[in-house]
Amino acid sequence: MSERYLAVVDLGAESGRVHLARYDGQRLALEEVHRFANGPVALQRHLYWNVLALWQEVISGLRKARRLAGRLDSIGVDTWGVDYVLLDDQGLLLGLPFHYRDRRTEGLMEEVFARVPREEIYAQTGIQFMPINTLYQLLAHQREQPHLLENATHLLLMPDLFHYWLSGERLCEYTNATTTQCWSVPHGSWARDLLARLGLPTHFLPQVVAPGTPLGTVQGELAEELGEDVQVIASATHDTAAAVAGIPMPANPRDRAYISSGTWSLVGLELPQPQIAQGCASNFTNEGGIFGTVRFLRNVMGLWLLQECRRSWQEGGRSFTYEQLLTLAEEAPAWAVLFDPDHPLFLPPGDMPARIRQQLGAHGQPVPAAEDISTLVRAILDSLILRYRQVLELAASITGCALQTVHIVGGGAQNRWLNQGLADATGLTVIAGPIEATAQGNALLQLVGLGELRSLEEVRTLAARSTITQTFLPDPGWRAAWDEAYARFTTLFPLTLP
Ligand code: ADP
Ligand code: LRH
Repeated sequence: MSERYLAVVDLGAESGRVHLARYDGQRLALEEVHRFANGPVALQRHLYWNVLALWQEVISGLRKARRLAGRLDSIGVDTWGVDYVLLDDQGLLLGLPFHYRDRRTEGLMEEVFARVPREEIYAQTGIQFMPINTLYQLLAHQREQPHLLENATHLLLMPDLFHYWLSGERLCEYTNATTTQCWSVPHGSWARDLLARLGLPTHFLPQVVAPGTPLGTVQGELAEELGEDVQVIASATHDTAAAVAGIPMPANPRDRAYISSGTWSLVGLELPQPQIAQGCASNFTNEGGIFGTVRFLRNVMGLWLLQECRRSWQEGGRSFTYEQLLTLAEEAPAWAVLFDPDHPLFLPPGDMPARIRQQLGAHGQPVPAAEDISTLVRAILDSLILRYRQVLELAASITGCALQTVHIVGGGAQNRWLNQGLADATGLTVIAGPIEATAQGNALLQLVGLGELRSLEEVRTLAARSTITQTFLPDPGWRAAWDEAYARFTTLFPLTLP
């Protein structure tokens, strides 16, 4: 076969990346050609995504990929879930996309539960309750800008918007549609009845296509630059779906869990079917995956805590790389201070060190001095590890899976402290990498769209063949100390419903 050249656009909440992926029939090789910062932009009372800057960066990256490869077979975009734009009948943007951390959804979940019981919403959607979900964002939109919602002709999720700008096609890809809490699992379609009961319009919901669907070729002036016959493929457009697709593990393994570790930590299992009965009480999500799989997981606040602390310290004139922060953590006393990493206080951007210190005080934990960065970083890492253990134990008990191994993928797989700590705290083998599992998964699903791969098994075989990982074995010498910290943590911070 002739070599395939794929451009992979992976937009994360902290950074965006464009990769050139080469497939020679045996291996997939990724090369990063463009990287740029991303994050919330505060304007007046709200938080937005800078979607025009992102578009410019995407185009720059695609140009670089094309230059490097000489030609492209296809392009696929994935982004974070839940966020969307509204378009008018000309396909023009009606406003800026809100960032899911915007406060406009505060208190809305509770208002919704008064109208439709949470059990009914969960039975329909199988999605964990989080204020960031599209469902609550649409209700906030309706409350604040009712004319926009009524007059919008199309709603597109973020990756679909980029696909539309590239190909002219307005469609929604399934893995991301399921993250909205507006998708009905029993009906396999948008949950129109649920939305109607909540008084939300449904006329603008797009047609949904399977992951790996070719949408058409690049249109307009871009076709001249990137190539007339370059296919735009809706791969697995939800970044977590792509990350899980790209993990070098067998299909639906009963002994393995994963953590997609970036801005968020998505902690869970791949299952062949959703777990609706027990998922609701434990607030696990059942997001739709590739080839009929389910991502049974919980969102943990993740490395957002470290990102925001780093940003605050930088604004205060103290800049650190992530490696430097990990080295600093080594100086701090072990398990000295613990907090609930999923406290809703940590969701919006802001002075994260002050908020964590406030929470430590509120739970009778020693409060480190403001300049004691080591102790704060250590508290974040220890608390994340202990929360991961709680979620993994609960996932295993709900599903009856006997876990042996945890795969950690994403930027956070570079955090040696989290990798070794998780192995020591759980007794499980941790396999770290690939760092760019999301881009790998995106590329694998583009290969599905190009007809090169046909099944979950083929996807995972190629993922395993194309990946270098690092293994962290549990050190039994630390287990007793972790167990003691875990007992303290679970007493202070049991897993609760929002
Ligand atoms: P997203 O896709 O959400 O933007 P990434 O998957 O890129 O996130 O992961 C970003 C996170 O990876 C950072 O917040 C940081 O904690 C971690 N990270 C990045 N580089 C390093 C590094 N060199 N060492 C340890 N951790 C790192
Ligand atoms: C991770 C992620 C996660 C969603 C959140 C909005 O990037 O897509 O799966 O819950 O962002």
